[in-house]
Amino acid sequence: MGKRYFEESELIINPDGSVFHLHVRPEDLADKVILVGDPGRVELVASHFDTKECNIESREFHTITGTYNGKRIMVTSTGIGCDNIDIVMNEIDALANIDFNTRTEKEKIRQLDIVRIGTCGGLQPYTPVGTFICSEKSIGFDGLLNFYEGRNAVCDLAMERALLNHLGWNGNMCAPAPYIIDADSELVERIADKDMVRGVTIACGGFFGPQGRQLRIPLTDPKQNEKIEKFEYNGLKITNFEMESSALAGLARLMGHKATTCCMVIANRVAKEANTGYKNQIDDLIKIVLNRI
Ligand code: R1P
Ligand code: URA
Repeated sequence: MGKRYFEESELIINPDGSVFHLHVRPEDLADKVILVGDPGRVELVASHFDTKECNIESREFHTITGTYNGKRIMVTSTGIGCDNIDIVMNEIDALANIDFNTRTEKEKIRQLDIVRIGTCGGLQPYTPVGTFICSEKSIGFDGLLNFYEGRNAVCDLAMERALLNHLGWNGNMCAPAPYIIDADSELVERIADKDMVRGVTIACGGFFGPQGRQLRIPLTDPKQNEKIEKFEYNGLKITNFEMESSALAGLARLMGHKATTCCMVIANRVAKEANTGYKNQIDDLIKIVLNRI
C-alpha cells in the first residue's frame, strides 16, 4: 500500500511550517504531552521546567516545550470542550505521524504519552472537593467519537446500553448517544499510582444543563444526576463530570497514543460544595503528573 497523502485543505500547514491552530512545528513536539484546559495553567506547569525551548500562543492554544528532570515535555492548553480536543489531538497526531514536507503518513507510528490535568465536579460522597481523580474510563456525552469509523471497535458497547437503559433516555431526550471508552491502563497505573481515586468520568457538552445544573431554565431530565450517581456497572460507579476526557481517550485509542485525564474536584454535586480558590492545590496535581509521566 502506498503512503497516504493529505491535501492542503485537509491538513492545513502555516507558511512557517507550523500546524494550523496550534502554530506548533513538528520539531516542537515532545513524546510526553500534558494538556490543560485553562491557557493560564500552561505557565504554571512550565514554571517547574528546568529548560524551555519554545513558547507559542495562538487563540486558546498556548504551548511550551521544555524539560523537567531530564524528560522532554510539551504542555498545551485546549480551552474548554471536546470540540477543541478534536483539533488538538488531530494536530498533535499530525505533528507526530505525518511528514510535513511530503504531506504523507510516516512509516512508523510515533506513540505519545498524553495526560490531561483539569478540574471537575465530584459525583460521589467519596469524591469531595480536593480529591484527585484519574479517569480509567470516560463516558462521552459529547458525541465526537461517533464521527470516527473505529468507534464501535474501541468502545464498551454493553456498558453504553446499560447506561442508556438506566437513564431511560430515548428519542431526542438529552440525546447524547454516549460512547464509553477506556483510558490507557498502563498510563492510569503509572499516573494514579496508589494515591488517586480511579474514576469513571462523564465528559459533558456543557457545564450547566448537560451536568444537571439548573439556573433559570428547567432541564429535560431533572433526575439526571440522581440516576447517574446511582448507576453501577461491573462494580464501577460514575465519579465525576468534566468536559474533555472522552474525546481525549477515544481519539488517543484510535490514533495509537496512550492517554488519560487527572482532575481535581472543585465542586461536589452531592454535598453541594465548591472551592474557587483551587489554583494552589492544582499545582500539587501538576507536580505529581510531572514526576509520573
Ligand atoms: C469548566 O469549568 C472547565 O473546567 C474543566 C472542564 O473540563 C471544563 O474545561 O476542566 P479544565 O479545568 O481543564 O478547563
Ligand atoms: N469542571 C466541570 O466541568 N464541572 C464542574 O463541576 C467543575 C469543573
